[in-house]
Amino acid sequence: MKRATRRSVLLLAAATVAFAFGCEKKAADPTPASGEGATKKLRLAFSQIGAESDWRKANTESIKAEAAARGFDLVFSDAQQKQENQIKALRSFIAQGVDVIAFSPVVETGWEPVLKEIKAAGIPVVLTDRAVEVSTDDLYVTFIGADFVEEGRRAAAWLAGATGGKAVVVELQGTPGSAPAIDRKRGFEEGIKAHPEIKVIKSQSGEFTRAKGREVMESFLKSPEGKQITALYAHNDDMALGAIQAIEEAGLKPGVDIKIVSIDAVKAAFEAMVAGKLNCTVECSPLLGPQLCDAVEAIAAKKPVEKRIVTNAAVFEQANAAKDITTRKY
Ligand code: GYE
Repeated sequence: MKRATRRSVLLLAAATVAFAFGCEKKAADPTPASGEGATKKLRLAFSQIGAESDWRKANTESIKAEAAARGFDLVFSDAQQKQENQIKALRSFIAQGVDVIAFSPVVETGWEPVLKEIKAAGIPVVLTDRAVEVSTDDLYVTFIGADFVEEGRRAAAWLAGATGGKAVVVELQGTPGSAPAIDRKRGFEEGIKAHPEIKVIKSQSGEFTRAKGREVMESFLKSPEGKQITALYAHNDDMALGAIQAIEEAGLKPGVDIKIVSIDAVKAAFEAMVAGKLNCTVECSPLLGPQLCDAVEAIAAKKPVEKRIVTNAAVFEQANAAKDITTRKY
């Protein structure tokens, strides 16, 4: 099994669509379609996971706005967190004969058959945000997204520094089977290995939502080990924000009695830091629209595209939150 994230270093060599797909027919046609000088609009189809978090909403906005700015004809579909809906959407994109298909895969596995169908139809695929596990990486042109393992490592490094290497941690994981949940857990585990006095005593999915983050944190706090908890690591800000409510409801001070580090760096996380309730957020930018549209244009023009495009990110702490919040774009 090969995975987009793990093969990135080896696969930086440029690949052209013509090479990857052996197909000429689906690229944007620059010839006039109708009327004088009219050119055919590039048809990009995008299957989004849903609207589970502030990150996801900003991601959708970024893609829609950039596609509109470039004059693409965007076919957008929301899968409401279900892989079966995404697969249906991908099949309908084939039937519509779009120029390029992009999607953010909700989970890592189970994509091979539909990706083969898309390839047989000669339509190039761009993965955005999350990776897939497939037998061969020529089922897609490129994968654009963050390094989730590194995000987990950064969260661990921050926690180790802030606690002097001693903490009783509970973890809120993202959607089960999703690339960010798997990788952020792994990266954090790697990061705390050198700190034997940082212990994760509970780890459960909060499905990347505020409601579930709150519910699971409440059950952590009510468990027999609840009183020992000194830190929370949440795979996204939304779950941390839900957990903050649960911590307050339990009569504790989030950010003080329980140190909190999460991932994404959405605006609401900065507000929570300014209020002293969240300690740190590791950035993961959802603003993938421009990079996605660059890749789509390159594919249409049969120019080379890198197999793995990693997005840049920073780490933000409570101390600078009031200043940083003024420049946040999502
Ligand atoms: O962190 C979370 C979202 O895949 C990186 O999905 C994305 C994650 C993001 O719902 O908030």
